[in-house]
Amino acid sequence: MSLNRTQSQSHFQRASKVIPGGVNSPARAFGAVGGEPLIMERGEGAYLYDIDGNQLVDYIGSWGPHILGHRDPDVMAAITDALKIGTSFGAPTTLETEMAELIVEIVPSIEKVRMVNSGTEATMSAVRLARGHTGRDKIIKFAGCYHGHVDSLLVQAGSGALTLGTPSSPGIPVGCTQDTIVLEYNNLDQCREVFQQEGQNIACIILEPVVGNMGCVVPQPGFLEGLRELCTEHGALLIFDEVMTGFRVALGGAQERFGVTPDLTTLGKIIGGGMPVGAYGGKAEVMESISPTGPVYQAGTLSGNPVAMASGLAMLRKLKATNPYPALEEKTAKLVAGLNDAAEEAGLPHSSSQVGSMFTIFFNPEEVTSYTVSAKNDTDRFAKYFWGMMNRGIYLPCSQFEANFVSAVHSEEDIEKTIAAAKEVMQEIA
Ligand code: KE4
Repeated sequence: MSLNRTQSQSHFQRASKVIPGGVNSPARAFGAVGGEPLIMERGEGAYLYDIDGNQLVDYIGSWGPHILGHRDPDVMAAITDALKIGTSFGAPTTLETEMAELIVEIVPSIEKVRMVNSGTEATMSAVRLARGHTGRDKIIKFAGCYHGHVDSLLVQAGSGALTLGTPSSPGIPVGCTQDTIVLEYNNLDQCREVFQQEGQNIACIILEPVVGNMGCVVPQPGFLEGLRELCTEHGALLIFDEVMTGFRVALGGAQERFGVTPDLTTLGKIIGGGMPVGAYGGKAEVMESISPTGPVYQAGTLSGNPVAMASGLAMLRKLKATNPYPALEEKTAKLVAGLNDAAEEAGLPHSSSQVGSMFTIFFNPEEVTSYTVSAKNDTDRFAKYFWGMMNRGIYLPCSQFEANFVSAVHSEEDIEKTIAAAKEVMQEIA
């Protein structure tokens, strides 16, 4: 059983002549699983349709934004309406204020927020702000966490950097990373030791409060709380990178779900409703250090543009009004249980993790709690699983180091179809 991929394969050759690797992001390259990416024609609800006419149940959702599925009618109507007033003015609009007010209302730690155009811009700006606000240079990140392609953070990163086996990237001068301390996720003792040695020089800790970029990795009890205490004790800022978890694992993100309040939060993906948007925000007295109220510079031509704001506002307002989270959690738990059963029945070494509607099935018998463990994933077996599912019309992230996403519009039939496909594939690859 295999998909007809004729059109995709020939178009991919054409794309590769003019786009590096034929893709505008390496996360979409099928380097880790082999073969060529499918070329998509359109998305609708829980499905993607490629140019060969295949319908695929989509568990990527554009790597997180589409928690309400592709082309949510309210989001699409908002974008269409926004186009009637223009696309971008380079001047303030009321939509930006409404967006900021809604984020402030929903996200516990945010008193003021600045819109940018990607998650990378958000994390880059938040780290610069932490350094400028504290007057300190050193930053702590955790191996396997991915915070976008920021020079100082692209060190032992996750996602595509991990997938491609190049956790650090050429082109980054040592001067950009000499102040980046990389520690082990879920290892609070190690973090405590570093603070005892360097506490007065540390501007911030930045982390994914639930990791999506090693596969889905859950914070162990006490880890987030311990980081909060260390930052408070030593005057460092705690930055939650909620680009993926924001409005995903709860309306107020991981900080609401786990009850730990960071000093700064970065956002992206869902807040744009599929349009290019990022944001960073936090306590007013910290955010006041950002230009023009403070000396830390950050700017952006298209930041807060009305089309992206209208899209994001429609998305967040709908999430607030409909509260899809309990049903999403239940539907995802049923799927994960079915996938675990499939692996169990096939006798495959595996583990899994789920937080809200993000999850990963690891081909690794150990519970994946850090990069060291995730690096032992059986990526060859994952590649076989990936293609077995793809050939049955199930579209998974093309890497064992990514999270899967379930949307509010994945039906019971979609879930059953996915589990049935997994039962067949797991037997095949055992
Ligand atoms: P962007 O610059 O790609 O909008 O956001 C960077 C980013 C920051 N923080 C976290 C926690 C993220 O997950 C991301 C981006 N996530 C990847 C997928 N894991 C995006 C996919 C891609 O790079 O194409």
